Amino acid sequence: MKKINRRFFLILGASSTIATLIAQCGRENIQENKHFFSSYPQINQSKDGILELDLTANINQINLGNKQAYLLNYNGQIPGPRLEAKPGDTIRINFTNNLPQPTNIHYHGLHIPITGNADNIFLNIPSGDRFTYQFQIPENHPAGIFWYHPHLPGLVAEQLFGGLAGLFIVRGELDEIPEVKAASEQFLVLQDFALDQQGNMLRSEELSIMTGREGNLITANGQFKPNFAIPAQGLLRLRILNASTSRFYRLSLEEHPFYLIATDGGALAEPVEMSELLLTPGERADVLIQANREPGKYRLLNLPYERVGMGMMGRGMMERNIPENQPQVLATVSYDQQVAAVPLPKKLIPVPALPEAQKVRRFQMNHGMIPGQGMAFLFNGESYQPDRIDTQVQLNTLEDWELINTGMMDHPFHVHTNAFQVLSRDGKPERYRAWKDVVLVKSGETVLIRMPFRDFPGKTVYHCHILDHEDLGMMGNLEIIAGNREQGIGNS
Ligand SMILES: [Cu+2]
Repeated sequence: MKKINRRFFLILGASSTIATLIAQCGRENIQENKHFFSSYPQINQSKDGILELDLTANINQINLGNKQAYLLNYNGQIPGPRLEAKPGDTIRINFTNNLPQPTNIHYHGLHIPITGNADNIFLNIPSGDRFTYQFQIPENHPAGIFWYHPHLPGLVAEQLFGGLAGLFIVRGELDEIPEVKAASEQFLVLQDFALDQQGNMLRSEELSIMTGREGNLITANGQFKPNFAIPAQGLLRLRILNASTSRFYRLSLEEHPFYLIATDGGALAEPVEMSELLLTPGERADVLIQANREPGKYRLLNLPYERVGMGMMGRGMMERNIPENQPQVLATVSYDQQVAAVPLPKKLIPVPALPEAQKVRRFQMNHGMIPGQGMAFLFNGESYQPDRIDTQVQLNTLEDWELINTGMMDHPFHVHTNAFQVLSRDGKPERYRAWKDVVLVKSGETVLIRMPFRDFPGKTVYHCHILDHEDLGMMGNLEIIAGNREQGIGNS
């Protein structure tokens, strides 16, 4: 196992990790950038149909909860500024890359063009360069929780793990439902960090890359265990994003069920009651919580979850410090003065059943040895090649994708731009219909999804959202073509 790990680090070494670059350019240079930003969130809302802002990726000393840390950030904030827009709005982001390595931005979950200066993850913005992203949110875009983060293959995990992530909220129909509107709205961005005593990021060599790096410092909105105070008898609307590189969160609020009202791609048809909520990297959940217990303070817990099979070795030195079999407190919810009781909504937004698919494809997810490369993470036995088209689909068709995990680790599967519905897991129909763009495929499990390709021809990707797995090959190029040309290779 040691040998395999060393090969891994050789692959990673070629890309000069951020921690190494910081060490090379010296603390002095970074000290000049010292701003001691507060973690108070900056919110940028669209006005008169336009959302324009300057966004800079940087390395600074930053306040993270009660600690000082050298982290990657957008505009000095962890998480990055929260962007808010409406369907039909034009978005213009004047981006500056002040990182010591190239980067770019992916708009996770937004249904926008995948070409030009929109959600084009094949762009490479070199260190020191500027780039203007511009796109329109379609008029029929659902309201929901979306987010932005870097997506340059090979560097995604470490740039996200360094802190680069922010919310992109689309406001719309769901927000206008009276009970939803009456709820106290709070956001919860979950991230984890691996820092040494001085607040420096640990080098990726010191982390468990193969299973997916996790840090033992978990933050909620860049804070440690924040409290959300809500009126007694009121409703809390908690809008949660798992912005961690690899960590799963199995959430439970003491004495309170969650009422799920929206998933990755927008609203459900009606609230779904659940005692706990598993959120894998990249997933979002919009939940209502009724403040109808004894007034007091309740803990939002992260319950233990084993995402790596017993057969896999070494979950990494970071994780040895964590009592993983113990629940961890992420935040608290407390009640203050009483208001008139707010009921739960009965109906939300209809989620239509999709018509039959024109094509079925199979994607087998596993890891294995690649000659000359060592161990890699694979779709259908292949690791990612930037120039190879793995899957070619026709515009205006629907496809069923069968996701088969034959490996020993869980893999959250993500497709860019196009949301899908989960039809079944191991042949069992899904409990409720929902729009998703990340779905967990557990070790040994087969998940069937149905996806419409309605607009936006061009090239994009699907991948595992444990971003170390993505960087180590578990990604494929997806081409959406407007004509009838078909030359698909691989999974048919
Ligand atoms: Cu994975």
